[in-house]
Order: sequence, then C-alpha cells, then structure tokens
Amino acid sequence: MRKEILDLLKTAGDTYISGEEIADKLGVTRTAVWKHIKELRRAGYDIVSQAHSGYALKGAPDVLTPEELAPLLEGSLFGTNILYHEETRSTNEDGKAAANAGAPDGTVVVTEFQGTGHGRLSRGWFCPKGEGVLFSVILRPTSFLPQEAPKCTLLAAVAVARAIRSLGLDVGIKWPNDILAGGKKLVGILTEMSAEMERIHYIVIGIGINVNIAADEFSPDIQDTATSLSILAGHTVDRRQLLAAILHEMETLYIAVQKDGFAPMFDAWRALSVTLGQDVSVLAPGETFEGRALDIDDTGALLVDTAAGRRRVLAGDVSIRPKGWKGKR
Ligand code: BT5
Repeated sequence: MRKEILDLLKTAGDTYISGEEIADKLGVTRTAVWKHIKELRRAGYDIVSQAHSGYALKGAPDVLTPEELAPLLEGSLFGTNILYHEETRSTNEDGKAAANAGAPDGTVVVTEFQGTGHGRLSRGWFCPKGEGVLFSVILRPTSFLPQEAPKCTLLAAVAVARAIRSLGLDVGIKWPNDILAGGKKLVGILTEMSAEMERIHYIVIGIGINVNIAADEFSPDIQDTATSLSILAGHTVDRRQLLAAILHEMETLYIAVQKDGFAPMFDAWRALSVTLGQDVSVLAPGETFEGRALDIDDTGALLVDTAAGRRRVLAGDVSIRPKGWKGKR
C-alpha cells in the first residue's frame, strides 16, 4: 500500500491529491491513507498537506528501498525481486541464505549498512551508513560451468565501471576485483558460488561502492588508498540512479554472455583495465613475484611476464608499480 500511495503522489508531482481520491483509487478508507502517509513521513518522505487540497510529495529520502528502486528498474530481470534491509551483517551472506531458500535468478539484496561486510579472505569492507552502495546479485546461470564463475567478477567490474564512467568520471578496473580512480580504490567486488562439479546452484556477486564518503571518514588504515565518487565529482551522487544504472549494465552483460559467451565482454574489460601493460607485484597464494601484466586469457586469468617466464595468475592481489619502476622482470 505504501508503494501505491507513493506512486500516486509521485505521478501527481507538485499537484495536491486529496485523501479521498487516494482512498477511492486504492479501495481503502481515508483513515488508512492517513496512517500510511504518517508512516511514509516517518520513513523520511517530505509529504505536505493542505486543508482542502490534500497531500503533495516534496522530497524523498536518500534510501535504496524497493519503493525507490523499482520505478527505475521497470521491466528488468534484476529488479523484479529486491530484498532490502536497512541494516544487515553482509548482503553476500543474505544473498547466499536467500539463494539457498530458492530466491530466483536476478534477485538483488541491498542495504544501507553492513555490520560485518567483507572482502576476499575475510578481509573487512568499510562503509558508513547510507553513504555507499552495498548490494549483492544472485545469478543462476544455466549456460556456463562452475569454473567460469570467476569471470562474473570481471563482468561485474565492466558493468560498474561503465555506469560510473557515464557520470563523466575516469575510472579503470584493476584485476581481478577492484575499480580504481587515480590509483585509489573506489569499488570492491566479491564473487561467491555454490556448485557441484558440473552445475552451478548459484553465484552471489557482492559489490561495495564508496559513493558519498568524505575523505576524513575513511578508517585510518585505508585513508591513503581509498576514494569515493563524491570526492572525485566534487558533489554528492544520487545512489538510486547509480545502482539502477549498474543493474541495467549487469543485466545486459549477463544476458549477452549467456548467449554469446564471455569473449566480447573480455574485450570490454581489456579496454577498461588499468592493470594491463603495467609492471606489477603479484601476491598469489603462497608466493610473491613481479613482472609485467600482459593480458587476460580466455578463462579470465591474468598473464604476467616475469624473468622466469610467463605466469598465469588465477587468484591473488596485484599491485601496480609506479611508472619508471626499476625492479626485476
Ligand atoms: C574486496 O575485497 O574488495 C571486495 C569487497 C566486497 C564488498 C561487498 S559490499 C556488498 C557485499 N557484501 C559483503 O559482505 N561484501 C560485498 P578485497 O579485495 O579482499 O579487499 C578488501 C580490502 O579493501 C580491505 O582489507 C581493506 O584494506 C580495503 N577496504 C575496505 N573497505 C574499503 C573501502 N570502503 N574502500 C576502499 N578500500 C577498502
């Protein structure tokens, strides 16, 4: 009912709409309408009322609720089922629980705050309440195999980079799961999966974006390495529009890779990469080495030329060496 009332108020724009008209249109009593309006005001909607004219919506809160997102995602798969928690532990954990309970392909879990948001290897993900975009998408692909799941991290990176670049901001992708601006981390991506040898049950892609975080709000350990969209743009960024744009891009790519395979998406990834062609240090499981990042292969692994020959990196952390670095190759 809240959503229907909001829809009517949004459609009316600046024009007042009477409680009686809302009640008639929705088949409820005027008292019920009044109660819902009270609830909406409590949720942060600026709804004004005038004695003989009724109600008008003057402002919406900056929240990522289904009421706010659904109108921006009409007709898309990635907007049909939105699970919203004002606060939660981790949207990836929620996503896995929802997927285990049968949530469909394209389900989106979104929150304003995570108590225990995490990255790879149980590292933490930091974000003040209401200042980032924190969400996970559940995928249930039928056309690719479990070993291809890591490619979804690259897919998500392309989608997010495209959506951010459409705001006029210069960002690039660092293999495998970061988006950087000016060498600082803006976005982290965490892909998890449940599968058998030959069949994916589900993939959960979790994405954390620093949107309206001021420089001095970052925790001291990441203050020199993290940045946000508002720092880059010099103004606050609309989180709803951004999330909707990312979901549109992700859905388009997801449909395309299921139909045509990953190769075209990899080309898009290459064009957005800040890793390729750079001297890098690779911290892989159990070892560290240095070399020049050449390309990704058709599995999404990073190919690095080292003094001891070419290495194929499937997982790890890559740091890009500053230009003019004179280390060994
Ligand atoms: C990542 O891991 O970058 C993946 C982060 C994924 C977070 C999303 S939020 C929605 C969903 N739910 C979750 O629980 N997770 C996903 P990794 O490459 O391991 O990097 C983690 C490291 O990034 C940390 O150890 C910090 O050093 C740094 N870090 C933490 N918060 C950051 C932030 N807001 N901005 C930049 N760097 C950050």
